[in-house]
Amino acid sequence: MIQLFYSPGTACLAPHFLLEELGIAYELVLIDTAKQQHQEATYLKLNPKGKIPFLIDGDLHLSESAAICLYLAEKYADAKQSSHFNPAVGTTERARLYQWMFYLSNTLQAELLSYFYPERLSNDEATAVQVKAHAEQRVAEMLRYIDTQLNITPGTYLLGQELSCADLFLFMLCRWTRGMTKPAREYPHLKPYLQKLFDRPSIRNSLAQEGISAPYY
Ligand SMILES: N[C@@H](CCC(=O)N[C@@H](CS)C(=O)NCC(=O)O)C(=O)O
Repeated sequence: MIQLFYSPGTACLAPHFLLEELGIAYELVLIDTAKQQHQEATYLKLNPKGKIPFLIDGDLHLSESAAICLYLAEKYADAKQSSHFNPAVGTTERARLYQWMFYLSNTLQAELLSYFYPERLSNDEATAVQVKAHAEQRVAEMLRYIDTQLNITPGTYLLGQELSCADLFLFMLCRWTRGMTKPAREYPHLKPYLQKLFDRPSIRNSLAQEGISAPYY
């Protein structure tokens, strides 16, 4: 059976939402980062990066949240009558899916890491405070961009009418902004979009399984 190694609320959420959406049998394996379990030898042997999430599917050992999502969609979506998660290679939809997954993972997610871990970028406490403030400003610029895109794209989701793993990934990242001065849920087009995603059983079930309580995003 597929195993998803998770720590509540971390980058495991997007693959977790997708496993629920696809209705695949899977087992959740808790690696609690708050207890430093991701640095224990048994876990490092599996995933030398020492990061969450991590997926085992048969012989495949896979890290990187976005890569796990794309892999699950490619391998299972069609068989699970959820082919909207797996647009055909070479189509406009597939290109736009890649565009969003790369933007979200290497731009917004990366900036959020600077926001949450500014001390990794400077030994100096005052500088770390500045790094965090600058990261929050840049995240705000990105949220404004995403909000505008949601407005000009016909349909409810990032790709238009069809839900994709980019939406699940974006919900995860927007949840991480809930403590910011202007969280994602306060942008005019992100607000109904996030509410609609939050109404999906896949998202509610995953949050409940990870023991996450309100505020959810
Ligand atoms: N690019 C990786 C980032 C993974 C990552 O940094 N995960 C965090 C949790 S969100 C983690 O493992 N943090 C523990 C640490 O950095 O010590 C991905 O998207 O999977």
